[in-house]
Amino acid sequence: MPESGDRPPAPRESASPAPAEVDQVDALTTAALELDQTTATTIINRILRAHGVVCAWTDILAPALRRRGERFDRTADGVAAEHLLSECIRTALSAVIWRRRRWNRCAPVLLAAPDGEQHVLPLQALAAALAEVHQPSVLLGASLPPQALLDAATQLEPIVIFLWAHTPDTARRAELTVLRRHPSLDQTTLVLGGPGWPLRTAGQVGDLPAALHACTKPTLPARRGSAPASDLASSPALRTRSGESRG
Ligand code: B12
Repeated sequence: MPESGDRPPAPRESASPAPAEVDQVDALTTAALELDQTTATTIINRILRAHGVVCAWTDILAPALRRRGERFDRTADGVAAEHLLSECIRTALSAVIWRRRRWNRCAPVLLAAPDGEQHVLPLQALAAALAEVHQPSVLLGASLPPQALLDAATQLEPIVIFLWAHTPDTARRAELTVLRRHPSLDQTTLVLGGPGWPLRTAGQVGDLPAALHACTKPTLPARRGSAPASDLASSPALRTRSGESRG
């Protein structure tokens, strides 16, 4: 794909990864283990250019991260390799955001991770995928205190707030309630991503394509998995699995 092209390659249905993709996951994880930042970055940039953000993330970058995570789980080693891989992916996705941004005139999508949440690569992937379709976004990154999230939301009046929580500890119901009750956010859709949110929570999306859809078509009835902020915080699903409210 030409670097300055307007359209990313069309996302394709993701089945089991093709051999070429498995090779790229292998090459990337090997470069990370060898702490070879130049090779890892070169591979990631090439993959992003060739496949676009959605396919690159889904088929190669996320599997490579999962593989690093599994290894960390099993052996508690390779922490430096995990950091290196994360950093290379973060840098490459940021470059896509700045290269591809040509914002249209609609309100932005606000992307954030709640207080204590350091896992933000999926937010970065979503911001890059939004840039590819020229949807403006504001990426506030890791560990945003609740008051700062509210201040930013009321200042920007975003079309969507997307919150990523990787663990139940950072997925707090109280923050959703505050957003829901704020009068200037009644036109804002709240979309939730990450395994921290209880299963089947209203407004939850399970992967990058669904998140991209929910953030770019938030007002269409056909949207799946997203709900107005007012529906979300009152959802009984927003309780811990043991039945206690969070917050
Ligand atoms: C990279 C990474 C880090 C980096 C994050 C860097 C960054 N800038 O984001 C750093 C090094 C900072 C880090 C820190 C920690 N980490 Co960490 N980390 C990871 C790793 C390898 C990838 C995270 C990620 O981006 N996942 C996203 C994708 C790649 O994961 P996935 O499983 O495919 O995602 C699923 C869904 O989330 C969804 N999905 C995937 N992509 C997208 C995108 C969108 C938009 C949507 C909506 C959905 C979606 O589809 C998948 C299928 O369900 C994971 C391993 C893993 N499997 O996730 C561990 C992992 C999440 N970390 C873990 C841990 C324990 C930690 C630390 C506590 C380690 C420590 N002792 O310090 C800290 C916690 C910091 C904090 N307070 O938040 C555990 C979490 C276990 C748990 N459930 O509690 C994991 C699972 C590793 C493990 N196997 O133990 N981590």
